[in-house]
Amino acid sequence: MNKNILVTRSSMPDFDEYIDEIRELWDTHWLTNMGVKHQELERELKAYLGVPGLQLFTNGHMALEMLLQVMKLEGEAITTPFTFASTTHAIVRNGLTPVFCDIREDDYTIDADKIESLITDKTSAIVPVHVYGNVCEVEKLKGIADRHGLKLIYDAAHCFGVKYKDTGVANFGDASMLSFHATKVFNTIEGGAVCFNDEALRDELYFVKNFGIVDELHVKTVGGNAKMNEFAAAMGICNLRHVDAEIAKRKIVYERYMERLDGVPGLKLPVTQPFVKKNYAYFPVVFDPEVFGESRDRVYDRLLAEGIHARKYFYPLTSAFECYEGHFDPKDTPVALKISESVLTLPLYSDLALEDVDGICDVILHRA
Ligand code: T4K
Repeated sequence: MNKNILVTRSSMPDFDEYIDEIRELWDTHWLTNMGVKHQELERELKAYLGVPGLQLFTNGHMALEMLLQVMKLEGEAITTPFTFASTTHAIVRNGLTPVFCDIREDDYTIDADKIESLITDKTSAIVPVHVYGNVCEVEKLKGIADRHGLKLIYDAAHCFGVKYKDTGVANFGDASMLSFHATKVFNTIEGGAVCFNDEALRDELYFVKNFGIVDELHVKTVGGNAKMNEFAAAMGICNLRHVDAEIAKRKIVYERYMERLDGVPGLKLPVTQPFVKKNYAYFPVVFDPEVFGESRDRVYDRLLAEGIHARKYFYPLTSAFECYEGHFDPKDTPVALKISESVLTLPLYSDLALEDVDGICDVILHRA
C-alpha cells in the first residue's frame, strides 16, 4: 500500500471552532483550577453519559489512581492482566496487591465465574475493565461484590458512549473511570473522569485532585494535582458536539472490516454483545496460526512493511511486565495469555478511508 496508517488518529473539531471556544480565556486569563470551561464540560458530560455524578481529571490514569485512593482500599484487588499498564499500576501505586483473574474467551473481559475462588479475607475490591468497549458481566459482578462486601470499580477507559440495556455503562459499580486521551473515541487531548452514584464521592474526588485543599486555611486530604485545564476542557466541549457523528463514521469503518474479514478461517473478529450499544473504539482480531496459517506477529510485521501500524493491544499482559518480575505468573491466566499472544488491533478511526480498510484487509489476506 505504501502509505503510513497508524492504529488511530485523534478526532479534532474545525480549527476555527476551537479558537472560538478558547477566545474568552484571553479575556479572563483564567486557565485552570476548575474554571468555566471545566464546569461546562462537566455539566454536558453528565447529561450526555446519563450519570448522576462526574468529576473531570487531567487524564484517565490519575482519575483511577485517585478514585482508588478516596475509596480507602487496603489489601488485595481482583483485576485483569489483559489491559493497558494503567489499570495495574493504579492498583499497585495505591499500595494494593493486584490478584489477577482470567478473562472470557469471547469478549476478553474478566471471567466473573473465576472471581470467587480468588477472594480472600484481604480482598477489598474488584477492578474489571470494559476492554475494547466490550461490557463486562455487570450483573454477575454486582452480585459477587454485594455478597462479599467488596467495592466494584470499573476501568471504563474504552467505553465512552457505550450503553448496556439502555443505561450508560459508567453507571455500573460503585464508580467508573473514563479516559479522554487523544486516542479515544472522545478526547480532551489528555483527560479523564470518574463517574459515580454516591454523592459523598463528589467532594472527595474534587479535593483529592487539588492537593486536598478545601479553602485557603484547610487541607483535608493528602491529595495531588490532577485537574483538567481550561484548554483541554474547551477541546472536550467542541468534540462533544461531534461525537455522535464520529461514532457513526467509526461504525462504517468497523462494518467494512466485518464484511471483508468475516468467515475467514482462523480469524476471530469482535463480538456483538446482547443489549450493548457499541462505540466502535477498537477492532481486535485474534489469529489462530494453525488455521490461518500465520501467527499474529507475522501479520503484524507484514502490515508494518506496508506502512500499516496495527498494535498488539494488550501484549504483554501487565502481569508479565518487567517492573513486576517475580511477583506474578502470567500462566495463572491462560486465556489472557493466549489472547495477548494472538491479538492484533487494526487501524480504526472516523476518517479512515474505506479503500484503506480494503487495502489493510488485502494485506492480511495476501491479496495485495
Ligand atoms: N485503562 C485502560 C484500559 C487504557 O487503555 C488506558 C489508556 C488507561 C486506563 C489510561 O488512560 P489515560 O491516562 O491514557 O487517559 C495509548 C494511549 O496513550 C492510552 O491512553 C491508551 N489507554 C492506550 C490503549 O493507547 P500508546 O502507548 O499505544 O500510545 P501511542 O503514543 O503509541 O499512540 C497510539 C496511536 O495513536 C499513534 O500511533 C497515533 C495515534 N495518536 C497518538 C497520539 C499521542 C494520535 O492520533 N494523536 C495523538 O496525540 O497508548
